[in-house]
Amino acid sequence: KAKKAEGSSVTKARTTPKKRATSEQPPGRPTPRPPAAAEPTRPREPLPPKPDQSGPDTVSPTGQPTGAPRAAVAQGGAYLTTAQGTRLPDSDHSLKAGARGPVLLQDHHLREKITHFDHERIPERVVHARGAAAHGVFQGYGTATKITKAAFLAKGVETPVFVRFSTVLGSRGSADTVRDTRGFATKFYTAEGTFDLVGNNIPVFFIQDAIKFPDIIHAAKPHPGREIPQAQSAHDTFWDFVSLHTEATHHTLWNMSDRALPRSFRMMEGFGVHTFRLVDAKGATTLAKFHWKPKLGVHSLVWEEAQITNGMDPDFHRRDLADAIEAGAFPQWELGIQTFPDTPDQTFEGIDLLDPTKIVPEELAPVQPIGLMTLNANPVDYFAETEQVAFHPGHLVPGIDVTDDPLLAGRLFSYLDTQISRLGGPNFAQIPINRPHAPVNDMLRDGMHQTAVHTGTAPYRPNSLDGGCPFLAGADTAAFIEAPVELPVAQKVREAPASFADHFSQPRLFWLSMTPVEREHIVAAYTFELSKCYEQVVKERVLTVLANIDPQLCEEVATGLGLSVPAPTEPLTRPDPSPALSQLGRTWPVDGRVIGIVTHPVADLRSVRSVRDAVFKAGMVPLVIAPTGGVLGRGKNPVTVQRTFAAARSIEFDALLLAGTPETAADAHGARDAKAGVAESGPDPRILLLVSEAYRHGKAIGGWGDASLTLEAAGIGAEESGIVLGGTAGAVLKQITKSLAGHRAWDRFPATL
Ligand code: HDE
Repeated sequence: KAKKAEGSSVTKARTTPKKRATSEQPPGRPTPRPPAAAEPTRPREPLPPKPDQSGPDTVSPTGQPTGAPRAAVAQGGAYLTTAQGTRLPDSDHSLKAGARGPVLLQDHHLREKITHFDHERIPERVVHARGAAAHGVFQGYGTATKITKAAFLAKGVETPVFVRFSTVLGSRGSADTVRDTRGFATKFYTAEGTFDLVGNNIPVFFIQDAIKFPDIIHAAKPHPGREIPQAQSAHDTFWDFVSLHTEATHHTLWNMSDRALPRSFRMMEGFGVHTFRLVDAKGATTLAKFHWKPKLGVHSLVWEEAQITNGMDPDFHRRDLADAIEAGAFPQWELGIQTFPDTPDQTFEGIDLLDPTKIVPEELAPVQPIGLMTLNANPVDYFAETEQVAFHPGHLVPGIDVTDDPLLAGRLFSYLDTQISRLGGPNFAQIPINRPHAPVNDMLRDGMHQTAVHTGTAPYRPNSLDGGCPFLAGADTAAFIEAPVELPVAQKVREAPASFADHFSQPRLFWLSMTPVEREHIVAAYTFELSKCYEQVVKERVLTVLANIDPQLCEEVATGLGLSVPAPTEPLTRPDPSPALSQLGRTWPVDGRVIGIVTHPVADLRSVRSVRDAVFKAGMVPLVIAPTGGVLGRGKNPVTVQRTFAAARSIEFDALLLAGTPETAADAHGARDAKAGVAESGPDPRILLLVSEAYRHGKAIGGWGDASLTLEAAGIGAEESGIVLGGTAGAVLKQITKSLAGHRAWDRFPATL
């Protein structure tokens, strides 16, 4: 048997390294037999693809090349077969007793096909059901190795990753651009085992204790009777809960800010939220908070834009991510950490690091970059990958450990439990997307959907039948080594520490750190949401909460609701603002931004062509908009139309360019009526709508030649910020690009049109 095992390539590849075997042998134990012969069970390996069914296995669970060709078609073989591989002669007709007779139950193919279809859906995630994902790679900078032994953070180490972005409240088919927190969950397939960083785009959470999670989610989800509203917080039960449970104030304020309306998943920050404990090679510990910083900056939609998008393109974020990756515009984030000494009280500058409703301002603890993530491949099978991926904050590697944040503790229980019900049993780690890239020898056996064929007789420890194998790792390579943290000797209590009672100082810090336009958006968001509530008492209670954040915020929302302004019930604190919390005031790369170029058959097509090329060259995406589809112009360089007037809506474009008409062309066509863009009867109403929405949403608008007539008709002044008229198309684009680097023409808010 031993001889056979030695010859097997699987066993060879998995042979336990010599060093490990000797260094980790517990003292006093007999020397084990050589590992090659002693391996009790074959470590889990992916099963070979089924013949003629080269599905996910050919593309690798993590998008890495497996050597097998990427499947271009759904079919894995020439012949249609049953699930048992039997070739089929007909898949279009049920077996019947005569052409007009009854269908026969003996039709195995019918029953197999329909039964499989009946079970195609699995339970959607109870939260974060709506998501989109991508494969990528993470490269460590080596800057964290002083404080953590996590091998994937060492300089230059490349680790495959899979990232799933999500909304929280909506069901699987809900729209992308709702006002909500976004999930930002990353699976690092490290050589030391899988590490999941299961974070959000908001650095704090609604609750401080996991036991409140069902309460906040029941309050935020649709009302149980009619199951409405879908994917919204604008309803009584949500505001009822968050106004009573004031530890939710900070997260709720972030939700009412522009952060809850990302322009793109590619333009969102990510936060690990909890404080983690990093452990170095010598066992020394440091507390840390994880941050993802997007290379493209942090940008948001405006509320009206988000609402229109929900109807026009409910897949807006999903499409944006997939298109960018397909086009080679790979989104990137730097992973960073804020670090804090691991002191017994686990506070930093008076901030309780175990309280997930608190941030540590970046001005007090700068975010230090430790690696770069690049998303470079789209999933090929949404269900197999994005739907079946299973994250868990307890998936940790050596060098990264959890703290006693009570919210995190509950999560450590919840995620494993939910995967069992969602993925149908305890073997979900065998699903391709969830398979670790490190060798697995877990001695777990059986269970629903067991796909491994284990060998050996001793999947237990201690054993003598398998020579005492498998071995246990020493402190140098093992995870789950508890740092020797002193625990207070205490009675069992159901209570929170006194520091958790501060619910308003940090919301106030956030409010004071916002620019005027960001505050304006927050006021509008609260006013909108509370206007959707029916219960007067709920609105009034929310106003009392707002009074404890800031009098201006409270007053403006109260005015909008037509209610009186309550007095604060808590003293107002005076925190120093944290400029890092604001999304404004900096400039960012414009890569991947979408520029709509509005044109018409008699426009100056030469300038359209050249500006389109220039947009491309600048790394942005030009989309030509014309009255009808097809190709404009003749000759060497025709212009292909990507959007018709009927289908173009402002939400798709970060900026607009309006092509002018050369005088000669206008003359040649007799009159301005010939131009579909601007006729004597006025501009096409669809273009007028496009332009005025773009204006209201603070987007840059440029034009040359007689394009000014369209702006004039829309009531937009040429002198306004972000409006660029005249000159050549190239010069206009230059100015527009500059404006786009700041994301929007912020001083156009509040929009008057
Ligand atoms: Fe989650 N959360 N959560 N959560 N969460 C889930 O796990 C839960 C919390 C987060 O793309 C569920 O597989 C509890 C904080 C993300 O697949 C579930 C508590 C943060 C995702 C669950 C929290 C998150 C989830 C649902 C309070 C940010 C989507 C399906 C104690 C740090 C991951 C699933 C994906 C998903 C439970 C709080 C982030 C039910 C009990 C705080 C990004 O297990």
